Amino acid sequence: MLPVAFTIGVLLALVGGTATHSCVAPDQLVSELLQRLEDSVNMKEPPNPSVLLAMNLAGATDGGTHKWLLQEIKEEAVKKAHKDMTSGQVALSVLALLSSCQNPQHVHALGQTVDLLHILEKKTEEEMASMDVDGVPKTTLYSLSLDTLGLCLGRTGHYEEASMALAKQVLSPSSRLSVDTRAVAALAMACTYDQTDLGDLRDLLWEAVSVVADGFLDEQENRDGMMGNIYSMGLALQALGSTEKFYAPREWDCAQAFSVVYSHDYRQPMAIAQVLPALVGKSYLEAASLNCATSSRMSPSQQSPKLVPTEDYRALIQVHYSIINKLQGKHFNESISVSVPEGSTLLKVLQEAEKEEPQFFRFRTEQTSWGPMVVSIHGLAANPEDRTYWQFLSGQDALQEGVGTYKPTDGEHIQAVFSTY
Ligand code: B12
Ligand SMILES: *[C@@H]1O[C@H](CO)[C@@H](O)[C@H](O)[C@H]1NC(C)=O
Repeated sequence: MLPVAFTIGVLLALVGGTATHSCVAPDQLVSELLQRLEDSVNMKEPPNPSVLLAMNLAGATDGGTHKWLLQEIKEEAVKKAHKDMTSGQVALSVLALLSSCQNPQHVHALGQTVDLLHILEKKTEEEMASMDVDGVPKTTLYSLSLDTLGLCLGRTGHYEEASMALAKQVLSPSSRLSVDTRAVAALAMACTYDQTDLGDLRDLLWEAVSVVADGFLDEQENRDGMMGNIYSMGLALQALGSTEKFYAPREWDCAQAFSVVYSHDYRQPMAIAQVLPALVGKSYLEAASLNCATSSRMSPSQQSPKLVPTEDYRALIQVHYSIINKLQGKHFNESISVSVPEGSTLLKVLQEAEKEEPQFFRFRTEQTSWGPMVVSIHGLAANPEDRTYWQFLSGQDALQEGVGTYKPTDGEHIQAVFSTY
């Protein structure tokens, strides 16, 4: 084992500079991504616990941004955790606090104290109750996976039951879970596997985690390193990097998977926050076992040159845009063609359509951790209670990005279809 690792390390050092381990990204890339994360932290938007979690896992705990973000997350928890956060949002806050060596049972800010783990227990019970009655959680299996991981790392609540439910979902042939969801479920189940004394549960979890990991390895082999899409890779890498024992003696060609990630220029803070832990050889599983006394990495300095966008002439492109509802209430199918400058985001197309024909193309967005999400078009609103949403397609293919980042090309046909998940 050792000689092999040594050889790869030497090889990498020769070609790639500072990397000493085959599954750790070059320092320069890590610093760049950390810098982007820091730059994303601002006072206008709600604090993002995934960003703090990623900074902590990458060992970048010095500096004002980190301190400020931690304080904001505590304040947000005190103000909103009870009523205005979903279970998954509470879970991410728990992970962020644990990774900052803060006790989530005593979150103190603004003169108040809340027990965030207790709130997470309650919200997870609601998710599980809905699982029992409807067969689906109140929100999503992705969130229930985060909840389970948060409870397991916090060593409280019914994470064993929740893990059992996740395992059954993973093993059920009829449930087609996304790579993203399976990855977080695997992290949660691996945590419970190491915590529980229940022999039968351990067997079940062993099988479920192995199935997820083997499935990822197969997919990577068949798709030249890709698992899910480029934005699933961070979580998939985290899962594979922390579940070796579940797929041994099979080995993971991490270099192949990492090279897929290297070929993409991640810009969105959420995308970076999910991929960065994997790039430094860590996963969310390690959120509660960090040594907060030492910062292993210098916080990036604020000196990267800011690109000033030049307002030069840009050619206009034409984009066809349709909104379709065949699901609920009065059905509709309306189309329009709009002209926008080349390089515009899809959001610009929607705004142009709204400007030209507001009676049809009126829409609303909500700010989320991934950017603006379209929550209503033509007066028809997405509703988590009936699991409806506005899905975006280019031709027949679902978009892999939202309206805030996706840039349509000339002549492209974008459809917004009212759908269920
Ligand atoms: C569950 C989920 C959904 C659910 C959310 C339903 C719900 N009530 O929970 C539904 C099915 C609605 C959904 C829709 C879409 N999603 Co989605 N979704 C996820 C998933 C698996 C988990 C998100 C989550 O629950 N996080 C945990 C909670 C606690 O955090 P949160 O911040 O509160 O989560 C909210 C946001 O994530 C938001 N959201 C979910 N997806 C998206 C996508 C975009 C672009 C935006 C702005 C917001 C957003 O909904 C969540 C619940 O309110 C992630 C996977 C991932 N790797 O993160 C993909 C993910 C975020 N989604 C993605 C995409 C592409 C979409 C769609 C654009 C797909 C499409 N072609 O239409 C649409 C959004 C279109 C629109 N209307 O603007 C991508 C985003 C990639 C990117 N670079 O932007 C991801 C990363 C999946 C992937 N690997 O491709 N999604
Ligand atoms: C919407 O209408 C157009 C014609 O205006 C048609 O070509 C298309 O198939 C319709 N789409 C759906 C989903 O009904």
